[in-house]
Amino acid sequence: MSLLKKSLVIAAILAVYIALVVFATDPNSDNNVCKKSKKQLFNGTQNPNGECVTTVLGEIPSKEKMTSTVILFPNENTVLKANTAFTVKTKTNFLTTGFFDDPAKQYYLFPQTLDNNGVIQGHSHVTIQQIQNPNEPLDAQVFAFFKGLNDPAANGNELDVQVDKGLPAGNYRVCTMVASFAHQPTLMPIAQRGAQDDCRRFTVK
Ligand SMILES: *[C@@H]1O[C@H](CO)[C@@H](O)[C@H](O)[C@H]1NC(C)=O
Ligand SMILES: [Cu+2]
Repeated sequence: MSLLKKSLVIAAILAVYIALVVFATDPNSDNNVCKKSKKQLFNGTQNPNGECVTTVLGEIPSKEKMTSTVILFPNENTVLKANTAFTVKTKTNFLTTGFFDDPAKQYYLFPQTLDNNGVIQGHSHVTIQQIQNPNEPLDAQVFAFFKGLNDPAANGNELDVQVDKGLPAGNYRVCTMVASFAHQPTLMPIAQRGAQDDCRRFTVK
């Protein structure tokens, strides 16, 4: 092989290699997913058939400011009286509460944002489901109670909501779902971490 041919072969191999590396590490290589998707393009409504969303992720807090929640009431020791009002109490660190856009017209419409202290601006939700079989995942379409916690937190980080009518007798799981202000789950800077939400199981008799 002539020197020229050798150089051309080496150059070709290098070009393919560089192209592969660049393509494989391009963080935007999938950013036309909604052009290719068979799902309808989102428009800010909650589409029960699913959809394709183009909103970018937005601002992510530093690892010192990752959202973390505890449910103060009810908890594993709680036995509630059936069909009697009670109040779910939660406490969340590193969530600037009271940021809540119209879930009917602005669902997933805006990226996550931080306040001037670098803390996620958002709100929380409480969802309660009855447990039939403790070893099977619960049906996400079935819930006994759901409420968005839209108001700014008392004492900076405590949110509560009354379950006016209480619950029928049974075993239940209560969970928080903290969210950015357009209702998407909160996004964190590192993968290996504690959960941003809390769940507890309790009994109603
Ligand atoms: C938004 O999308 C939903 C679900 O596809 C549709 O029912 C609705 O009419 C759309 N709204 C507007 C304003 O385009
Ligand atoms: Cu919400």
